[in-house]
Amino acid sequence: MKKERSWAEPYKIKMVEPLFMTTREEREQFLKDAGYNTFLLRSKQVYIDLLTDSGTSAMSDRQWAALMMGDESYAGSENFYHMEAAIQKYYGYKHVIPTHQGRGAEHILSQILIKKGDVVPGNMYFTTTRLHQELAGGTFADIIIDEAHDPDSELPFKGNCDLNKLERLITKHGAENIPYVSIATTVNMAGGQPLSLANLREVRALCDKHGIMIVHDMTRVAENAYMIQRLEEGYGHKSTAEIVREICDLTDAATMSSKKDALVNIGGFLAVNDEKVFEKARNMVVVYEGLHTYGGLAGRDMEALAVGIAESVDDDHIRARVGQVQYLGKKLLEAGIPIVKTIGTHGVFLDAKKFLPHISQDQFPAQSLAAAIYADSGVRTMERGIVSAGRNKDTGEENRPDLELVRLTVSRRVYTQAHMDVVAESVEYVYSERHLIKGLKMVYEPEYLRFFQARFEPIT
Ligand code: PLI
Repeated sequence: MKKERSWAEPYKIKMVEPLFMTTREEREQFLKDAGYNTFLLRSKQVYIDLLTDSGTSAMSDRQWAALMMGDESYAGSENFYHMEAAIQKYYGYKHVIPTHQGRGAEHILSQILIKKGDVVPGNMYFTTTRLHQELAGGTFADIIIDEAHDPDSELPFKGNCDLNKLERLITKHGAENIPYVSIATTVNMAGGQPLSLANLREVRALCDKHGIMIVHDMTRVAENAYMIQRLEEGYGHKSTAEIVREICDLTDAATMSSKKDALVNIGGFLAVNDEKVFEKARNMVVVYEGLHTYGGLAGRDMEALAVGIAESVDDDHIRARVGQVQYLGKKLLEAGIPIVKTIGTHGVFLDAKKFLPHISQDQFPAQSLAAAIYADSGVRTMERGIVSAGRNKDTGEENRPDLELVRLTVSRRVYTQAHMDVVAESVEYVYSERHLIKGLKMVYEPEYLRFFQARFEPIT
């Protein structure tokens, strides 16, 4: 039988952007100036940027051409209708509200659906999503399977929901106090883990029984669909586009950060099927984002998104995108580096607890490790552990997640296999010198989403 060929980029490069090399001495100074927070580095101080996959994709020549078709009318821009048609065609939702990015959609939807005292179950928290739920008076409740909190579990669908956890919440709080179940594809904080269609169907059935809506955080839905195609029984012959549509059809509304899957540098939307929710959202968007036919976006941004959505569900694109992430993950696994298994779809996540067993969680091991990798090579990664988890909204105590991770996030269509090799070399070197890494103390803590702006100092 013919062996499956290696993944390769289904495109060639026609424009390049220089990268900047710095010395270790310079980087140590930059880190100090940035309070040991990689979010506070300037991009020119970074060599290979694995901070995030958000808004960092390389657009295609088709998307750049689409930018030139920007119809910058205040109201009724043609580009809005193209974007709306793409969302309806590929995702199937009826009504579309454009927003400047994902959290704009989360804000509007949370304010409309959540009342004080409500509980919002979800397959693991995401930082901005949970904050908007809390600001609207709700409390997030984790219903992801236990294995998602275990970096060593090798289940294929670690983004799945535990139906018993959901059922218990419904019994305890009553369906009337659960405005919706929040389902993310894929689950970012678990390490980019997909959920299966079989599981989503079970969630749908339980929600239908109790009259509860499902809101889909579809930020990385094409990546999730690709994993279903690869790993879920009965889906090997279906296209990514078909699977994406099947996922969306099982849900009632969606918030989207188009800055990830959909291959644009800025943008998002809220999509809903319910007329009443749509009317409220259309009313709110003009207060917080912009008119309902642009929602904080330029016409050209919406046109690029219409093209990006179609490209994002292309099977060759998604195979290469996830293939590159898996390439990096396998390389690190082979070198014996502790990473989250199963390898996710948008990045490789280092297990900082195992990497730095001599640093307690109070001394921010993942934050320290991200700083150490930057100092070694100029590769910028980010913390996804106790700093990102923030504080309990009622008690003010620090949340202590089981997962204390450093995310090596791979931007779409940006870096080459050789860049991934250099990243792996740096992580391997830092691992060999791990005993030299010291913990940090937090010296400045902002009130909201502290990981973005917190500052640290080394513990001497
Ligand atoms: O960054 P926004 O506001 O466009 O989107 C917020 C958002 C919502 N859901 C999920 C699953 C995300 O990953 C997400 C943003 N993620 C960022 C910025 C990241 O670095 O992962």
